[in-house]
Amino acid sequence: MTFLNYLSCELLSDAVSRPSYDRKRVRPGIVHLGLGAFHRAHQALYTEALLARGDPRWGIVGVHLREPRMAGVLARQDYLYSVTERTGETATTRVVGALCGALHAPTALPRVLSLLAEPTVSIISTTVTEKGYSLNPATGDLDQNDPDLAHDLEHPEMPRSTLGVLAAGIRQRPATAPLSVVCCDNMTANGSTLRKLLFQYASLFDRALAQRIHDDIAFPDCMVDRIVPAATPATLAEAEARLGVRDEAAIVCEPFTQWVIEDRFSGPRPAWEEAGALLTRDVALYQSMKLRLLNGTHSALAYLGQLRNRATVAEAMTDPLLAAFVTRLMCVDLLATVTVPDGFDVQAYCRDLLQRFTNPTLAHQTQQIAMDGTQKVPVRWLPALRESQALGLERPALERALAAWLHYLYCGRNEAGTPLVMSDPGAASLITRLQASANASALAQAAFEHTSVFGTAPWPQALIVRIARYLTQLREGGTDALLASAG
Ligand code: CS2
Repeated sequence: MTFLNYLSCELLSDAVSRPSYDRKRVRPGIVHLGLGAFHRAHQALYTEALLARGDPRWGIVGVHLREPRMAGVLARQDYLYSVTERTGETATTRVVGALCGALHAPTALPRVLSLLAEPTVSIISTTVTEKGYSLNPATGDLDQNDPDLAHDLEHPEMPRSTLGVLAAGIRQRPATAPLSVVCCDNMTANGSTLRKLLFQYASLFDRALAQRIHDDIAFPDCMVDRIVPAATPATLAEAEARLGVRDEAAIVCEPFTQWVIEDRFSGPRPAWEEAGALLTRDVALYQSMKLRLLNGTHSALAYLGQLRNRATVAEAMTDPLLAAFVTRLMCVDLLATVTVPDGFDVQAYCRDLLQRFTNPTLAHQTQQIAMDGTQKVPVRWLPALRESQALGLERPALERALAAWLHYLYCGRNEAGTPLVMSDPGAASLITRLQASANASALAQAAFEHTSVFGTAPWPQALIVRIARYLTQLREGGTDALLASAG
């Protein structure tokens, strides 16, 4: 089998585009922590466009904080990989050259830290998932109980956590080298949040470092958007058929991509606006609109899809009851809580989102989206719910979606009785609480008292009573009854 690499690039069919620039001239200007499929199909492509325009300063060195395999795969492929954008029968494939290195932090820590300290690296970016920031989602503060963080506080020079690696790298940087840290995870005020967490972490062992993080480093907020399902044997085979060579790092994703970045950098930055990103002063409205309408609806499709045995988002969207429910959730309940940026056509945005969810060629697993609900729900649903409660407004679909999540956690099985594969390290204590509840009322009460997800401010009793009613409905008539009752 021939693998994708510098030499085999010559064998690719003409239909596949490949780096048109001289990769040997490219220098690392960005270090990215969390080199998953999303980064490779999103920020790396914006950066690839700049390299193709002749600016060699912005090569990316990717760092895996845990998983060891992909750094090896990419090294064997000379850091080349392919991205296939696909809807229906239409697909385009390109080979991307923006990566100029891939490191596995646990086995190459000194190299990672010295790169983070390199003055020519003026951007450090991150996609480490919501749970990768040692964040307490309910308070927005540092979670000192996070085991990796606790380790790093004992051994700040041998870090394992995202914050630990960032802080140790910055500590080695010359004070005169400007730096911007760009958080690209789906969190509210992601840049500002990372800034606060890193400051809180550094304050626990090095005041001067904390001060520097606070005063000298920029943490722009940004909104990222592209649906990038995890690779499967089928997507790797599809890429191989299109390339004519084997690419173990191949990505198949949707054509849509969006990046709105707060224009608040320190030092040089890539001209990502020339590659289609929107650089603006105010990202907050875009961010909450996307987190609520897209991600909020995604999470409902994930939990209800899992309960109803719908493996992918597209399959969930072919379920009439579920599709009608999530349409209502997005276009009525969640939309009512969103402030739309000036001049933005939000109706068209919602229509497009529903269309994107139905893309049948993306095998976007509901199980993948269902992961880490204890981190995602406090960002995607609870702020909208909290604001609505403060106004005395019921949100029938949003409240039912929340009940469905609790039911999913409580049951751990789909409606056909098959055990569900769940991945949410933060959920264990919540599940224990839910399962210890004698009835639906006790369960709803226990959930809202779980402050690490629901926060410490009390929730209205009337809401808790309604959630208990939906939980009873779910127990007696399943998701059919719950969804049908949403009107
Ligand atoms: C998804 C997101 O897995 C998830 O939680 O909701 O990854 C979603 O696909 C992206 O945010 C789309 O931009």
